[in-house]
Amino acid sequence: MYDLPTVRADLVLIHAPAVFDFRNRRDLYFPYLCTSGDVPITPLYEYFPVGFKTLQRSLGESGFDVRILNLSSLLLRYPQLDLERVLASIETRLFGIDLHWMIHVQGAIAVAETIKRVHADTPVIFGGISSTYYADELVRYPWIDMVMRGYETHGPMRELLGALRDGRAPEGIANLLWTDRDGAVRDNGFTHVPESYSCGIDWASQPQTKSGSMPILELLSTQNAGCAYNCGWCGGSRDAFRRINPKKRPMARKSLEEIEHEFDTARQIPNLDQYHFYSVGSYNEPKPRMRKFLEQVGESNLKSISYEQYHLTSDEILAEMARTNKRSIITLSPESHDPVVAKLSGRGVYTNEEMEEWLYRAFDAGIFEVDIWYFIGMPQQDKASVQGSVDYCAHLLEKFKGMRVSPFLCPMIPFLDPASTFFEEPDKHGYRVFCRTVEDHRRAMGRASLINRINYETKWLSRRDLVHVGFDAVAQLAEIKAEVGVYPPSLARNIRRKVIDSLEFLEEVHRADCLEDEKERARELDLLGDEIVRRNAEILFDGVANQAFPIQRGIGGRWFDEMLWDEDTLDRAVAGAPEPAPVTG
Ligand code: B12
Repeated sequence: MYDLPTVRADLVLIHAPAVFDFRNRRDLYFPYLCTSGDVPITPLYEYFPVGFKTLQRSLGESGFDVRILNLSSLLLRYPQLDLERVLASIETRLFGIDLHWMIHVQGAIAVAETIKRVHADTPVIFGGISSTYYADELVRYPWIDMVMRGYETHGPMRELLGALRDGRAPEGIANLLWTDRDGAVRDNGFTHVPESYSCGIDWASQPQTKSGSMPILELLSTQNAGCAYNCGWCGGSRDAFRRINPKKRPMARKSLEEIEHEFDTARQIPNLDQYHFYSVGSYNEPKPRMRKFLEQVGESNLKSISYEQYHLTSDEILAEMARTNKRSIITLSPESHDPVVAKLSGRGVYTNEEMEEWLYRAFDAGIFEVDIWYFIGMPQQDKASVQGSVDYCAHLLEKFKGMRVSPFLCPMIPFLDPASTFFEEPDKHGYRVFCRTVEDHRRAMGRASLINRINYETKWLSRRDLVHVGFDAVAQLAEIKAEVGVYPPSLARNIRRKVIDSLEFLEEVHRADCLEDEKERARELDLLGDEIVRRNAEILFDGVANQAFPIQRGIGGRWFDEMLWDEDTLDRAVAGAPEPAPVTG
């Protein structure tokens, strides 16, 4: 095998696959739809935090060389690569790993452990939302030297890289929790909690790919950290933000100049007119800032843009959205058709009737599409209530036929967000939480059965229901979409077939995974091993699809598919590489 050329940097930021080592793993089954299908990812969860891009820019401007390695994407595209050899080709002062989304807990810790095998003396730092929440526990793992807490880490990271360059101990650097030479945990305090989110993304260069068919060309940005709203299931809600960060005001905004920088750099992308822009969290933007944002949209030749909205968008903003891009898409998340469930989910600020009237206004104003998301796993939501949401979706599709109203259903799996109100006070809201600590979650993510990976259930839906009822609801909705002519019938049939098939097989895996006796469990799982490997290969390596675009698309070229080396170099490296050995446990 050809060795990869050495990459030298001050900081290498690594995005770990949710589960490591997923390749040829015989004891872990990834059923179809196990990511819920809201965004185009595999069960490795390839998005890295956009903060990687801002850290790269801001630290780069201070003279530090920061590189990004999306290990999820790299190992999906090049499963023959040996991680230790990949890591041996990197020389850096510091490895940074995101544990932003809790879903990455098993993979992030396993990658840290592997780094330490290859580079025993290079420090490893964790950061992101979940790292901040669980910093005290994380820093006690022998492979994690430091945790950088906070929603805004540019300044402290600059100081840390400076200290490492000068050979100083990281004394006094805000937000840092670290282990000193004697193995004692040192807490520098969590005091850097600024009002503004200091840095915008540099979009000018995008990962290039030869992977071919239907590349996913998308930019994604959020104009703020934190949230103005307080949905009980959400680990980024107002109260969750306050639990995680020592800050009363649960919001930090990017300045308008930084947002402008994002658009300026995006405009340098030569084929920007083929890119979709996903504006997450635009519901948190007050009107004057939203207007400025829309001005920028108007000056950019984006193919399309979607806005998440909490309330029904005002007529004035609807008109601006439509004027500034002719394919403006609005995403609403009423979470349930049932007003009681919707309210308990933190929504319910408009009725179904109000939404339907508004839909006419939105299309009259020139909005291109409205996506409407319903959640599964909410308080007081039982099977009948989920069915009610499916039926309401059917009603919407019938009533707004030909008008690009797209309802979706999303089972909330595998995790209820740590730090969310329902996670913190489960009994009060009808929830039961199976995992509390990092270690509980890490073990859960290593379970063969998706049902055993789920960290919660509700009084109304068990873990098994969340999967079965949830997947069936998605399949039903696909069938309804076929009936009204939104999907080709073959697509809906295919979704139903995959759901039935993966649920049947999941039951076999689940039975084996629930065996008390460890040896017996291992033996039974091993009997299913070949079939698990075959099925997982389809889910992992055949490209990505999501509910909004349920057709497999190639991996590579998404803004987060940064693989550290170019594809020609990687192709040469894997030529003649041996097949990876089967892995268990
Ligand atoms: C935008 C967003 C997304 C975007 C992705 C944005 C992105 N790539 O960054 C999309 C829509 C794709 C998304 C997807 C998902 N999301 Co989301 N998302 C959010 C949202 C609205 C904002 C988060 C955010 O980016 N804030 C900005 C700041 C805080 O982060 P940042 O700039 O990226 O990073 C800074 C710091 O965090 C830190 N940092 C981060 N990583 C690291 C690493 C190191 C080493 C260091 C030093 C620092 C550091 O430094 C950065 C610079 O200052 C929050 C809700 C909220 N209000 O917070 C949910 C939220 C983060 N998402 C959540 C979840 C569950 C998901 C999904 C798992 C859902 C799903 N089943 O599909 C997926 C995971 C996708 C994946 N990994 O592939 C949960 C996470 C809860 C938890 N603790 O696990 C949240 C809190 C709420 C929610 N339920 O939506 N999400």
